[in-house]
Amino acid sequence: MRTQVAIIGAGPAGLLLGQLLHKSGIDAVIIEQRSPDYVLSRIRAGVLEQVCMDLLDKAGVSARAHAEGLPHDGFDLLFKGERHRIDLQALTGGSRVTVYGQTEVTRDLMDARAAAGLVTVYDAQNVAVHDFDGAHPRVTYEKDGQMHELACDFIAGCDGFHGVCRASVPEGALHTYERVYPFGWLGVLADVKPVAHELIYANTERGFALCSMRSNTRSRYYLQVPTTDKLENWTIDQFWTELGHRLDPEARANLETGPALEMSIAPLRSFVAEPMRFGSLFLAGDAAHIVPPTGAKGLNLAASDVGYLWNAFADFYNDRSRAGIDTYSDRCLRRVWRAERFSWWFTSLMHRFPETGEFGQKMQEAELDYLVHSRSASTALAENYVGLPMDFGT
Ligand code: FAS
Ligand code: PHB
Repeated sequence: MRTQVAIIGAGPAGLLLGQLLHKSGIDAVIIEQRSPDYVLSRIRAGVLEQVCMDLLDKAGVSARAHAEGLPHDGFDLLFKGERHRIDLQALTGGSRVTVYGQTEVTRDLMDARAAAGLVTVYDAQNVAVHDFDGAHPRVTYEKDGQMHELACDFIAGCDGFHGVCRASVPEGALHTYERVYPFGWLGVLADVKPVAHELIYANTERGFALCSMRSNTRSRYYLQVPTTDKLENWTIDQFWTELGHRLDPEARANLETGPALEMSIAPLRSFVAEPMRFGSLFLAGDAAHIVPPTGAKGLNLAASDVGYLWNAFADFYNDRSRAGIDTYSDRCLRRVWRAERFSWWFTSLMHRFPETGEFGQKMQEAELDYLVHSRSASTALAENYVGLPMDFGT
């Protein structure tokens, strides 16, 4: 089998790239190690930047996101028992975010790909990438006991943090940067009314908490927990009790509890691999970088990488220009590092670290107090939260 672009991974990055390439008349085959149901079962991101929404528009898959997504013009910071609203729309001259779960984005992309009759190989085993620094790049994989080979012009490594593509880059050709945080997020998805109409990010002496949602009847909550914590240490009732301890009185009074649809603990890390291109292999999304989810950047960075890569391939096939391909890594990494900085800063401000102590807590509270009372500090937070532009003037 042969294609123009072989895409490894059918998460949001791989599926969005496949859809955008299709719109540009470029052939792509997606190879995914898991089943469609497994991919859809992973509960992850919830907040889309306008940059991401614009790409979903261009991919022709945004109808449901516009119909069912919740436009949010602001969010609350909760500290010292009080909530302070960050007015995103006023501070950024009109920008907002859309609350729409990654699961739904993935579902919309899967449905569009199937409707267009495009090839996605699910349940592929022993996927391997070959000769991406040579003249004949290709992908091999096993499906139903048969080995298959896919020849291609380019390979897009959209296979996430634990994927095969970054792992296939020769030792020494890659430089990685990493910070692993000394805590994780215990997340709960439940069919209960959200505690507020916008998100609440809480800094408390007991640790961080986040009140998010998927709709007006389905909520998504997170609690900071130690990295040593285990899911079996928690019942859903203990989760609701601890969440209540971390909320202000009004939110606590509004807290609707119920059974968990999903409950999981996610580790937090910052990670970047440089560069993001090796010959005809291009890394995009979590395959190249990871952010702590505090700033809601993971999925959005995957989307902007894909936007740059789509433009690069379209320039190559339609205008025979290599400019986009040759600048792909630098253009992605500039936006990636700004999002890594924001996510690290917001995580450092909102979470309790082993060394935080009483003085550190006072420093965090003082920074938050300054932030919510300074228009310039709040503007800096708002600009980063709604998402920086894809192409930087400065
Ligand atoms: P993904 O990991 O989503 O997709 C990669 C795909 O490649 C997967 O389907 C995988 O099965 C497949 N794959 C892997 N190895 C393969 C191989 N060898 N061969 C073929 N296929 C292979 N972001 C936020 O903004 N907010 C959040 O709250 C948030 N929570 C998260 C919680 C968790 C537990 C994790 C892991 C991430 C979270 N993220 C969050 C980040 C997340 O949303 C990612 O940024 C997003 O999934 C990135 O999408 P992809 O790059 O497509 O990677
Ligand atoms: C979510 O709804 O899953 C979510 C929202 C905002 C974040 C992180 C996660 O910063």
